Amino acid sequence: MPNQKQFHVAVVGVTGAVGEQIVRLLDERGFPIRQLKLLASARSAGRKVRFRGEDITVEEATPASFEGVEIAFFSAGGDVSKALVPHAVAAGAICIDNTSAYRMDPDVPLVVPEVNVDGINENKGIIANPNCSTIQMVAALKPLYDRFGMSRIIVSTYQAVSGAGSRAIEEMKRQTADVLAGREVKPDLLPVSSLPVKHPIAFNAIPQIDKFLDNGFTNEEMKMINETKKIMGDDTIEVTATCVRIPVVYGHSESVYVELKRDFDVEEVKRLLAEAPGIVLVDDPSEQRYPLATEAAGRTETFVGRIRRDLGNPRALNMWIVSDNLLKGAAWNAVQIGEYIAIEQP
Ligand code: NAP
Ligand code: 3JN
Repeated sequence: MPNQKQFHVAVVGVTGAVGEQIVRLLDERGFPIRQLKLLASARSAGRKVRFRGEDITVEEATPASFEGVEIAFFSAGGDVSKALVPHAVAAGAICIDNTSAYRMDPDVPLVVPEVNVDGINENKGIIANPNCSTIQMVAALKPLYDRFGMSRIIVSTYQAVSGAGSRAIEEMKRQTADVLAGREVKPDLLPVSSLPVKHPIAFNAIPQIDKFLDNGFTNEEMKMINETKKIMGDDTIEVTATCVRIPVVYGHSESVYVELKRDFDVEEVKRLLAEAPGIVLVDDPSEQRYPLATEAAGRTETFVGRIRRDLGNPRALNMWIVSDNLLKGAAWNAVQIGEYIAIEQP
């Protein structure tokens, strides 16, 4: 693109499951980069990451890391974002934060570009990327919300282990090998690394993602509930969620029941979804075609299928929504926001 401004970009958490995908996408998408700073903890300082034919040395992220940085992607956990994002903003960077640190801050837009891209223009230095399970659900529901209104969402998730970071992928593979070899399984990470009780993930389904709150819901479930209302800009939608970890590496799947405010035609629902940006309709029961985590892995789109009118409520639909949690659920949504800032915004 002629005269395209080139940016000084930083990626914090570059050695992690999400950070690695952010760098890959920046490269693949030809993101306009003049200088790239790669940051992680002191543990990874000195490691090299290859980017556009060059070896870039990973540095320890500190408050002083952001001088001259114009766009900073953060995916190193909420505590790191709370500690370092203010320094990056003070240095003049726009921060695209993948963590929950600022998502519910009323001064911070929480953005899924297909749903509320205008939020980006309201940023005061921070734009929050929603939780992965929320992103794929609102991306698929927004066209229906706009056309028919929406009163209630009931979602159950089937979440991949990569959502819990690189170590969780290794834990699942190790446990699977142990079970198949007849060895004892010793869980040491899931469901929550900082809690004393662990459960096996191999050949299992764990109905706990993150810690429990006093109301009986987990943090992950409350993120889905609160973030959905904020992104849709509608506090009146009733949302309830049950989040479950399953032994899949990439791709979160969701069973979603949604009550609409107006009468609908199922064929129109399918047409709206097929035409929606970032959505791929995969819905042909006669051919056994429906979204699968194995087919969504490595793709940036959100896949929707199994669409059917509810038998008890004619204004309700059931559907199955699948997306790669590290891509649309994290890295791709963040890079989309970055592209809007760097390329599309005047
Ligand atoms: P991960 O694979 O465990 O990677 C964590 C990354 O954070 C690594 O690069 C690690 O660097 C870095 N890090 C840890 N402590 C640090 C510190 N004190 N200073 C600087 N860097 C530090 O985790 P992940 O799956 O990539 O997830 C990272 C974060 O992204 C999560 O905690 C979450 O907040 C967010 N996330 C968001 C979504 C979403 O739904 N949008 C999905 C997944 C994750 P070292 O290699 O040096 O330890
Ligand atoms: O478990 C998953 O599938 C998604 C996990 C997301 C996650 C993991 C650790 C910390 C988050 C998140 O994005 O909400 C956070 C966090 O930033 O709170």
